Amino acid sequence: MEFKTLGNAQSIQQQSNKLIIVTAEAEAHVTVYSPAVIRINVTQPPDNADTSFAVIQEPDSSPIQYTEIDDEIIINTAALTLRITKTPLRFAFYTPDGQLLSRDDERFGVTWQNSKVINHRQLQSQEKFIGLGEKTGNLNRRSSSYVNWNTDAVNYASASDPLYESFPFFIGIHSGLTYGLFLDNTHKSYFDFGASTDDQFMSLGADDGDLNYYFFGAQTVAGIIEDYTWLTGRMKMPPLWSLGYQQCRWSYMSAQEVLDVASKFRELNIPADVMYCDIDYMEGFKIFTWNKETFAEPKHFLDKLKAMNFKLVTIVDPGIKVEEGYQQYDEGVERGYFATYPNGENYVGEVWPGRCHFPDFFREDVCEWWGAAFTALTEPGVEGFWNDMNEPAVWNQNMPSIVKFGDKFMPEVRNVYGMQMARATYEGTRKLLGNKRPFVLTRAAYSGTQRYSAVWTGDNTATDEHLLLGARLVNSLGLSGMANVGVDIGGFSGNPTPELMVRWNSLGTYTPMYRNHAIQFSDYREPWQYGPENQELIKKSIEQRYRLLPYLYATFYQTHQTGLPVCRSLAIDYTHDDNIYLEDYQNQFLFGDTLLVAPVVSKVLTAKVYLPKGKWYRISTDEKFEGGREYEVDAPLNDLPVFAKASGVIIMQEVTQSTQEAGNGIMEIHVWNGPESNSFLYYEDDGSSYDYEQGAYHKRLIIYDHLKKSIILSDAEGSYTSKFTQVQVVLHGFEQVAMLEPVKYSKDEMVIRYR
Ligand code: MIG
Repeated sequence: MEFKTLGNAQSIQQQSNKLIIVTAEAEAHVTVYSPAVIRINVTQPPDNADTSFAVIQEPDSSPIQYTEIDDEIIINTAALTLRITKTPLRFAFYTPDGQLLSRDDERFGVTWQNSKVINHRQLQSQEKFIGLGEKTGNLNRRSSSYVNWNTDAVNYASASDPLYESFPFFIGIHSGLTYGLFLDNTHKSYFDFGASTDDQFMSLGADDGDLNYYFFGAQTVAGIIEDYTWLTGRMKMPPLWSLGYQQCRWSYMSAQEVLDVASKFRELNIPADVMYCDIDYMEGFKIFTWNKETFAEPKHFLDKLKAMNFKLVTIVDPGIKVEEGYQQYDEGVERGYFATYPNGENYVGEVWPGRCHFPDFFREDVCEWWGAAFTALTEPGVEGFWNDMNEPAVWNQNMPSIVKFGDKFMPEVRNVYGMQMARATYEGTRKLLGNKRPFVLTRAAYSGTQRYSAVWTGDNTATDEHLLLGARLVNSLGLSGMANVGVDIGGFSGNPTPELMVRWNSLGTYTPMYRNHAIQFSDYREPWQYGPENQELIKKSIEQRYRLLPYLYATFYQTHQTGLPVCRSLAIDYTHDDNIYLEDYQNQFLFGDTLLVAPVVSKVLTAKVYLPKGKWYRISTDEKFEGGREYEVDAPLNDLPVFAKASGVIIMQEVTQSTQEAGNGIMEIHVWNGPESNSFLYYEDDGSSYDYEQGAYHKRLIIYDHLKKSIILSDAEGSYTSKFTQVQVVLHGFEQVAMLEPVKYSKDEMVIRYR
């Protein structure tokens, strides 16, 4: 095995906004993207193409400023100091006032073993690591190691790695400081947070390609996420209907069965917005077809769903069945749209349809062709598109490494295949749906996928352990720029006990995407399958979700604007509080600005929770708690421990059966008594079009002013008229009044006083 080290800086050249440092083995290119974002690309041989699937920003174009003193090159920005040592070439990042954030290990720095490149970095005392997207294990990833290699992780366990998605981005925390690091390399990549190194160093790298990373220097976790999502993009506003309750199953076997389930929701007054068709709606699993017997009249079927205020999401897999006469096969073969072997033959792998070819989503013409084929689904009225098996998965899970996508071999692009399928799906269906927002859901992803799609955490299992793991996965994805996440509520594999189903639904209320899904041949999972009492409890959870939708939608707007996720690991707001990383508390999170959720397993009826500094109220009872300590609280199946922050403001509404119903027009502003003023950014739009990009929204601050004893609604901005006609303030934890009389809702400033 050939071993190389980076060696000494031999020459330094400035090329406009880039500093190029040449060693005997490689070149290091340094560029500044913003004061808090510096890129270092160690490349060997120099890669001039410099393309990225993830990054959507360009570096600052002004000439890079640096000073050379003896053996050092120093780059100062308003937010970071980069000190580069020339012999040997090493990089060290500091705050502007000289506190060390992160640096190369002085001995090993960057090394190569054949094509594999690894960066060894000094571990700091008590350093913690969070993020890395869809990874099992603890919130604090210290002493663990991970591989990024998108995998169909059938039946994954609570320590399995890798899973379906790759987000090679983490945040380091030590000495009251924070930094972030994004390794933008799509090859199989490796992160070792001091797992087996006697605490000497941590490392990151990849099988091949450049040691190409972006360093983030913001001094809050929220600031780092904001910068990372500035660099890699943020989500658009999701269609409002996708935030309602979603009912899925592998599979509802006929249009009639889907309609029956949908009407049962309406009959029982259990709110729901979305039904799914898993793979059995197709003719022989051929993508873009409908089964001629069981889904004989798609338009008719969709019209009936529509009349019940339901939307439909249909699954699509990448594998195109090898079968002459099947349109996608014929066109794809004729035009050379599929992945090939090096001799030009189309690669064949087996999945659901049998022998399949795989579209080359790295080509624009292929993406356009793929996108246009969705007319088979959009014409009858489908608006949601579920991308599965795009790791890409083939039976027996070993696509040969000689498979080529254009001029690239599989190992180089595997981790971005799913992302490109999701992009093609999003862009294609967006064109077909006119001004309507498509909903795209993908299983495989890479950094930046948040621009196109939501994700779910694949094939989890109906166990308590997976309920807790799911909470950590959602939160870790949120730390990594992917905020729109769901887990299969109830657990995909196996059958949940009624208690687990009830408990998991109560958590589903507080996840970005709330979808009930189950494996083939498992027990039916709809809310009415567990007896009348449990049905009532599950219904309560779903109703709570619909009550919270105005708050949730405005929280999604925050994500759209800043990248801050919907479900927020406590590491975002309470970064330097060691307690939140403890095993007992690491699953807790904030849902939006105000609500703290403590996931609880189904087998216990009391729970240990940790409330960070400040004051908190249990939302079900308004009982007050002093933060900064742990509590043992009641956690019966009908009352998941959820706490509101003192001074917190959330917006609720009456329960409707679907997001498409108008509701009673009353905006409820809930406020929990607290010692300081606070505000919430309320946001509303039509929930379905892109008109908000042209100003068709309704946005205002809702301020709790404890000195003036007032709730103030600032002047509303935007041209959209709110659906609310009245506003009612609901006070929690105040001595005097609980619920004020509703008053007329106005877009001009409103001041509502309480005693
Ligand atoms: O080989 O479409 O993760 O949600 O129900 C299994 C059938 C394929 C895997 C997905 C799951 C879906 C299932 N799919």
